[in-house]
Amino acid sequence: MSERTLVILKPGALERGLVGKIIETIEQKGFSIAGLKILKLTHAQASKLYKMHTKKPFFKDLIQHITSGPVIVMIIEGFRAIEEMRRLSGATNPLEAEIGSIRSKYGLTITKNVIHNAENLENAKREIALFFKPEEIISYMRNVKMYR
Ligand code: FUP
Repeated sequence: MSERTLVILKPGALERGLVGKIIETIEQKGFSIAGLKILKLTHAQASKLYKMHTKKPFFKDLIQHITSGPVIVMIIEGFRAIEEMRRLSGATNPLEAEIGSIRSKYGLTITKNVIHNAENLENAKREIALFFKPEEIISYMRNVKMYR
């Protein structure tokens, strides 16, 4: 089943020059980029994105980091994109992320874990709508077989 998910390359990824490597991993997995933009998130945008964490003790650090520099927001499309992007990214804490995953390779701390992925279908739709108008989303077929 083809799905769309929202992925954000966090400020640390841009600061440390990891954008190419991370996008390469996503492309090589067979996913398409259906939307892409560079943004500097406002406090209000970041708070909406992470509204489920408003009451958490780490909320302030999370918002501080995600608004500390430019981010790349992308719509990633493909077979089971939501679950597969989460697997490709690895566990939230880079120390616990599966070896080879994006966060295990490039994450520094639980806050500076380089990538965000929508958690489920409902959030993917909500988060895509925060950053993209329908006419900014481009679906196309890549001639890549995704096995699974
Ligand atoms: P994930 O879906 O893997 O990005 O994880 P969460 O939605 O649970 O967390 C979102 C962000 O909050 C993480 F990327 C970093 C931050 N966070 C912490 O700083 N500490 C925690 O214990 C959990 C999350």
